[in-house]
Amino acid sequence: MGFASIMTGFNFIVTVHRMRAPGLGWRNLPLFVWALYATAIIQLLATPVVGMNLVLLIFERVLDIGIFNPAKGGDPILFEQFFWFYSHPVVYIMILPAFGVVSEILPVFSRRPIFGYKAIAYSSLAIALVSFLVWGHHLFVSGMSDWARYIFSFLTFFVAVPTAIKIFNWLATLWKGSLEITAAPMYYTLGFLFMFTIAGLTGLHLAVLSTDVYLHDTYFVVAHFHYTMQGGTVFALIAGLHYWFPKITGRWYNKKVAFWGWLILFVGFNATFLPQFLLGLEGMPRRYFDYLPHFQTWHLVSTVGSWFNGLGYIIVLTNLLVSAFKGEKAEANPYNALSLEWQTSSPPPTTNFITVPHFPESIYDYGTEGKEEIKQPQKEVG
Ligand SMILES: [Cu+2]
Repeated sequence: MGFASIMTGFNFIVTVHRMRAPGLGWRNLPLFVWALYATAIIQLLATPVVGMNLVLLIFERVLDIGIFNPAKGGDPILFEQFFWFYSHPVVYIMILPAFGVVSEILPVFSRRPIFGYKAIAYSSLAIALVSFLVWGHHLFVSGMSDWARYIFSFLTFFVAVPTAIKIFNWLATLWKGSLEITAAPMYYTLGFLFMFTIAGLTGLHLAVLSTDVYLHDTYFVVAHFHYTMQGGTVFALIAGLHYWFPKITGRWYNKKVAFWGWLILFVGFNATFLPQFLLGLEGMPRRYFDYLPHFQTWHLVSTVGSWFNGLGYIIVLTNLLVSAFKGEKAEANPYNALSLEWQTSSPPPTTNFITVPHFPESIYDYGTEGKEEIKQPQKEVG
């Protein structure tokens, strides 16, 4: 699996460098591709470490060499160090493509050019770079020198900079746009923005050394992680599935069912994980099936919430699955979008395009010709 992941990353990097369509340079590369490019760099550089870790584990078990097992003279913390050197960056392997999806959807449904193209593109690379410098924040209570803890805590804050750059650029894209919030990709994306912001802000409490020592291994961490991975990655993934569904299948999903699925998923997710922040703050440890009676109420809310969370997924996935075969026929470019995939038929032919297409100068120039469309009404002066 490690080799598969490394080879995929390698393949994507070479593809981006060597197989671009005519007219497509680094300056007009789609932001989704920028995000995948940054992801591929992490896959290529971080995955060998976990592969090496597992090879060492095999050596220890098979050849009986003491590496991690203290009974054989090994060090278990070494396993944790190697594991997190890979597993912190891997969180960005999961979230960076989601950032790319959001950057593609927002301009289309705001009818506005993406704000800060370069800032969004380069911040993906910055996140990939910083991701290698912060793994120590998982080991604050594993027996580390104070100086190492200060440095890892300090470096962790740097993750917030490129991430906040993205959030502010997305908000600026929405600003004064003519938002189509009734479209499924858009309300999923807005849900993503809401929940991922909660994920980012609660991440700060875990980066601060003093609060992390208290919150470590509590439900606060569980809630923070799920806001990142489910509220962030999964919501953007479902947004992308709805956005490209007509392109992939040539059919429409049922729009009413899509909305109800979103609502149940959104309410269910927040009901499941918002209480876990409170449980964690009160000291509920993770990975325990039993707990003190005063945790009961929030556990109950969280459990009932998880049923709705699951129900939401069943509705969303059933809708997409059934619609792939029975949905209404979709046009080639139903959103009037400028990016290249919408210029071919839905679904595309096997080779995507009949002839090699020329890539447009910019795929984010929405509303620049029909500016009057989005102009705010003039206020009477005096
Ligand atoms: Cu981490």
